[in-house]
Amino acid sequence: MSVNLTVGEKEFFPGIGRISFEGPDSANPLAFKHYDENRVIAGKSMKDHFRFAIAYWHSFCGNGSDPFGPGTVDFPWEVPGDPIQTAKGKLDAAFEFITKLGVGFYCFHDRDLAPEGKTVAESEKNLKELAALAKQKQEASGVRLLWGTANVFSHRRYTNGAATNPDFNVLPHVAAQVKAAIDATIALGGDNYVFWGGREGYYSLLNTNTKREIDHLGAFLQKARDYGRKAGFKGTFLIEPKPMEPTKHQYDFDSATVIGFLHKYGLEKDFKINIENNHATLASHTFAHEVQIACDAGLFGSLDVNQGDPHNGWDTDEFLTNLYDATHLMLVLLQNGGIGRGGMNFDAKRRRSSTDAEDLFIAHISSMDTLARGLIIANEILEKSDYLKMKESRYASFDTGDGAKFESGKMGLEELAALAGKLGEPKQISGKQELYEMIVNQYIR
Ligand code: XLS
Ligand code: NI
Ligand code: NI
Repeated sequence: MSVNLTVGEKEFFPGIGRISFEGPDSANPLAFKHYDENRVIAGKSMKDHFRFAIAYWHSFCGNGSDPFGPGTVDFPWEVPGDPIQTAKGKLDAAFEFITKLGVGFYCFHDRDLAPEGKTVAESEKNLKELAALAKQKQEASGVRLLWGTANVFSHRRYTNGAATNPDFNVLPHVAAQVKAAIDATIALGGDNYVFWGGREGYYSLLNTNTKREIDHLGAFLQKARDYGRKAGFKGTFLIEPKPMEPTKHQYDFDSATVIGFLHKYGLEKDFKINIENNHATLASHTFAHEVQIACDAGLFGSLDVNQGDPHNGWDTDEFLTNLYDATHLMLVLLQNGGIGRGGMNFDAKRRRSSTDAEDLFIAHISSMDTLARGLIIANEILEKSDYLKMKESRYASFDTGDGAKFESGKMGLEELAALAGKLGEPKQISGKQELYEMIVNQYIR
């Protein structure tokens, strides 16, 4: 990737150059300690293991406002009263940031990239204009689009749902936004297109017909897929599960729920799953669990890497710094073929009190280093320890004889039951969980 440090007219992050790898002993907060993009682990460069992507919304739209107070940072690209100029400056800033950090991908919602207009047509025109500029930036920098999506959850018209709204008159607006966002994703060569159903759920069963709503969601996604394929989208559609927030009961609860949904509505060939760590936490799962379940179904798509706070029951979207989560995640990914055409999108924001421009760099660097360490550790566990052998041997009784016969579906319940008397009481076998935990800790060094 060529690095153009002053992509636009103006430099928005002055004093910060291309972030480089300085090794584990470096004390420089603006350097990588573990993420060495060209280092090859398990046959692949770190860059290709992760396919890191910058989340446009948190990094360039979120100014730190929360329900208790306004923003805490002023964006230098903000032109008061001129949303298009602001969007153009934001694009310059985003590409300056992405290239300085040395990340290969980014992700956006339609409304992050371009402002909503007064009419549907004006909104579409804005998005087209900004997407054309983004294309130039991509070509100049080599940065690519991991995924695009439509924000069909912020506007008040979506309060009661987007594709699941009980009022049909809302659906055409969802379609207009999704169609335009798919078009922009195609124009920008995006590898994926995401659906996160923030308003696709409900608060009270008293006023909700869940069957009709979920059927509408299935039908809408079929039509979106059909349009995308017709328009030339060759990438993967992704559903991002989340169990709650903003609605109380979200329909795309977790990986398992989405797997069932995709099969029910015949979407499993075109869709996969985009898994977010903080959403896993809210669903009372671990990140690794969600990824494993999606992999098992052949439906693992991509990742939103962030972390929640186990003491808070909402999506705090923190940068991932938990080395255990990173290690467990990388253990699952390495055993299941890796990130594929997905990537690791930082769906994370700086804390409201982190107000220096460099904090945005530090947050990403810290997370990239955490994941790089997770990768190194997980790879060592797999290559040097007995971990894999131990795990496989737990299932060895299914590899031959009656176990293999059962696994291949050739043993009926009667035959299986008859074996109980013949085999007698099975010998007690330890699950050895503490030993597995010990091995993981042994390699965290
Ligand atoms: C919100 C979601 C959202 C999606 C994209 O919780 O994580 O940011 O990733 O719409
Ligand atoms: Ni997300
Ligand atoms: Ni989220």
